[in-house]
Amino acid sequence: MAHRDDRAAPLLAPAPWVEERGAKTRITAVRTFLTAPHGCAHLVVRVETDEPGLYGLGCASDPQRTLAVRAVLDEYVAPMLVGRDPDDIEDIHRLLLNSAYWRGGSIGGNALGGVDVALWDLKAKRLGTPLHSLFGGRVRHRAAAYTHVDGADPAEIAERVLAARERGFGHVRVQVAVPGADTYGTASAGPADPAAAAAARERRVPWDSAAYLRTVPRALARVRELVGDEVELLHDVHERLDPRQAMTFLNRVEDAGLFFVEDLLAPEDAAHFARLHAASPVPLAVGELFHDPQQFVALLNGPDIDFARLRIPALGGLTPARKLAALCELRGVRLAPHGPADVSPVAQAATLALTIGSHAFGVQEAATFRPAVLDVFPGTITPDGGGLEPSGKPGHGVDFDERAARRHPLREPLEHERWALLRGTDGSVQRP
Ligand code: GCO
Ligand code: MG
Repeated sequence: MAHRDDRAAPLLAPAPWVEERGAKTRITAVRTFLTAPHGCAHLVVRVETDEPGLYGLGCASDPQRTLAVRAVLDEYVAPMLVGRDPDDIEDIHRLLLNSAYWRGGSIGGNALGGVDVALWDLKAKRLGTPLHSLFGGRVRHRAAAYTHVDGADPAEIAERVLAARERGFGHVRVQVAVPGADTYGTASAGPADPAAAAAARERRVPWDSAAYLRTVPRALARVRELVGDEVELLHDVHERLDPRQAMTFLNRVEDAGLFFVEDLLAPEDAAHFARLHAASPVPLAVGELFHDPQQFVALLNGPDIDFARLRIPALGGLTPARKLAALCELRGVRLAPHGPADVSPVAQAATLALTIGSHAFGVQEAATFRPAVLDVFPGTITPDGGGLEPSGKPGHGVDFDERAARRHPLREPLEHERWALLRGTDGSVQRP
């Protein structure tokens, strides 16, 4: 959807130096496109310029508030950017952040992130260079990627881990279904696929932390016995334990030799990471829910975590992400960027432009998208042999086919509801 052209001329003048010296290139439009070739909302931002054929693409995908993010972009951000020099990424980032005054939150963060990635893509395309080259080039052949498996029975899970290993993955996230309890990332939690999830909308299965603590550490240890030490295992607690339960979980899961435990606590309990991190050798990963870079800074000072799970669109884009990557390197924390299928291939490639060239790298979450996604996003990078490799094309290398996108309209813009369905055994609403 184009931004509204019926507005008065923006109050905000272009930057002073552009007023004085002019600009080689000007932004002529910022357009948003909502599409769902994978079933979940992908919100694409295209920043267009007065140079024929020169545009940048970003990703502002926020499955739970996608229509709000689109409104921020169309109503507030787009009119402010028309006429600006797309080269001034830092200036634009700061003025957009300040124009919201109350800072961004996840909605503002995703809107800002969509524009920011598009501007970096545009800059690199204009220079005819891959985005990672702009950031200092590569430091590794490929970025190790992890894939997801889940199941109820350790033997069944182990089989799936070994199958992922066969496909070349050295890192596999393992989620364990707990009979009678809703556990994130497993069939009992309502399938990840939004269409199937809609059918599971009335899921009545409660979250049961006691059952989770009894079952999951033991199952993870058994999976480790069955698969051996040649493959890294990860697990996502998905913010469902309180600090006391988290300590119990870490004690019980120590023998599974996990690469990391993700979202052991909710962001609201982040103050407890210091104590838990000091008390246990189990590596901790957190951050997909952080939309303010300062939330990471607080944990990097200790450091109280081992891996930073940056979700680049929500954080406000590559501009803040690059600063955090540098801080992670200086603080001995490694990047493990977030990237399931509900971030688009544009965001996955933009994230890779950062991880392929950062010495502070651990592993990148990678989606294997449905074939329809590859039609909508030509240049989509698919994990190969357990890793991601940049295409070498100018920019982040992923394009966007508007016509193909229209064939996959978003059927369920209100996907957020299922994230509010989870209740505990006492009936209280639980973190999803
Ligand atoms: C992960 C995440 C996701 C989130 C999803 C929310 O580690 O991949 O936890 O699965 O639940 O991105 O929309
Ligand atoms: Mg997660």
